Amino acid sequence: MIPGRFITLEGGEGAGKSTLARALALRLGKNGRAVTTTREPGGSPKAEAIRQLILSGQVKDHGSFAEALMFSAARIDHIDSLIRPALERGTWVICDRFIDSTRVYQGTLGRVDAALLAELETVTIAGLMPDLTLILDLAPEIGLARAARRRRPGEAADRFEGETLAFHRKLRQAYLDIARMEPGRCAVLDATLPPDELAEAAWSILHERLPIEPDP
Ligand code: Z5A
Repeated sequence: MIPGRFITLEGGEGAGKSTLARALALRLGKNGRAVTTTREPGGSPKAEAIRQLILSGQVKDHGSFAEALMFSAARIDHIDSLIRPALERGTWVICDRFIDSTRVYQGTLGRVDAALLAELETVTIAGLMPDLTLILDLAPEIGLARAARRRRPGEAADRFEGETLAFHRKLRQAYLDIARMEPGRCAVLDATLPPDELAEAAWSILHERLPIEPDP
C-alpha cells in the first residue's frame, strides 16, 4: 500500500493544467499534506533530455510508435526516480500529463495500435495508475489562442501545437471518451472557468474522491 496519492492532469494545449497544478499543490499544502508537482514528458533530468528531443520534432519522422517508445522511456525514469519514491514517502504527487496523453496523442491521433499501446503502458507504469485524473475540457480554439499568447515573439509552435484544428478537436473527443470509459479514475472539468473557479471545482472533486484524513 503506497501512502501518497497520485493525481494527473490532462487536456489539450493551453487548457490550464500547469496553473491548476500549482493551485492544487498550494491547497494541499495548506491542508497539511506534503506535495510535489511534476510534468511529462520530463520531471527528471533524463526524462527532460528526452522531452527536448521529442518537442523539437526530431523524433516525428520516426513515426508515432517511436514517439510512444520515447515518451515511455522518459516515463520509466520519471516514475523510478521521482514519482514512486515520493508516493512511498507519503507525498502527494500532481503530474501535468501522464498515460492518457500517450493514449490520446500516440494512440488515437498517431494511430498506434491500441492493444500494443496497452502492453507498452503495462510494462512502463508497472502498476502505478493515477488515483485521480482530472481532464480539463476546452474548445481547441481557446486553448491554442492561450498557448499562442504565451509564446515569446519569434518563438515557433512546438511539435504538437503546430498540428491542425481537426487534430485538436479529435484530441478533445479522445479525452472525453477516456473519461466516459473510466469514470472511477477520471473526472472532467470545464476549463473555460476562470483559474480560481476551476481550482475550486477541482478541489471539491479531489476532496470527494480522495478524502484528506487528519494525521493519526
Ligand atoms: N505528449 C504526448 O504526445 N504524449 C505523451 O505521452 C505526453 C505528452 C506525456 C507536451 O507539451 C506535449 O507532449 C503535449 C502532448 C505531448 N502537446 N503539446 N503541445 P507541453 O508540456 O509543452 O505543453 P502542454 O502540456 O500542452 O501544456 P501547456 O500548453 O503549457 O498548457 P497548460 O499547462 O494546460 O496551461 P497553462 O500553462 O496553465 O496555461 C496556459 C495559458 O493560459 C497561460 O497563459 C495561463 O495564464 C492561461 N490560463 C491558465 N488557466 C486559465 C484559465 N482557467 N482561464 C484562462 N486562462 C488560463
